[in-house]
Amino acid sequence: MVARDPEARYTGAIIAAMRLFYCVELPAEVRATLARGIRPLQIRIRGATWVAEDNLHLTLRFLGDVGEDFLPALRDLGAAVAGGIAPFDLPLERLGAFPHPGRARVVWAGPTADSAPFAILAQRIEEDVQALGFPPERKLALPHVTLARLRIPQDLAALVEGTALPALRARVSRITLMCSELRPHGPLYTPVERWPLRGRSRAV
Ligand code: 3AM
Repeated sequence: MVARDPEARYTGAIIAAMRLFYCVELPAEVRATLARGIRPLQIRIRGATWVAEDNLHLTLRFLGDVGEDFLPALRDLGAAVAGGIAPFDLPLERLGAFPHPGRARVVWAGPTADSAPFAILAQRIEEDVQALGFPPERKLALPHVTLARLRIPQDLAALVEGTALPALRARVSRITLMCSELRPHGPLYTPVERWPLRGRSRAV
């Protein structure tokens, strides 16, 4: 027999968790140009999982599974951060690989030079999510659009260094709290909320 707590009551309340991250969504034309630009690589790289064109984005901060009761705080955080940063341009002209092209696990597109506004945006989000109790992110938030993932690392140095991407410039004018549902054929991303960047001058 199961011992029963006479005070216990089934309330039906379930605190559901959502897999969340803050990101910069890319305009459709930037995603389409990137998708076209990587076709030669898709032919030459074997064993990679390519990110669907619709899903191409720049991650600012991955949060992981978060209880829905946290959403109000995460909404406030997004609004507060976006309110203090002005829109900026981010060039995406460089092809790169993590951890490095000679042992590639992730192939990405990103800017050639550091982007101070992107770094400040990511840093403000990092500080604020830590203030909410999230553990610090150990990896530096480098601006990049993940194009492909490789389960087995490959030496792609020649390919990555020898492939030119079409010159692209993404206008970063808002940030998004995104929900990611893991599905067998790839993640399904659904925006939870978007905030326009409303700061007055450049965030530098
Ligand atoms: O846009 P990228 O590919 O850099 O790799 C995941 C993706 O980043 C990352 O969060 C973004 C949206 O899924 N991600 C997934 N799991 C993660 C984890 N456990 C993670 N980042 C850090 N830790």
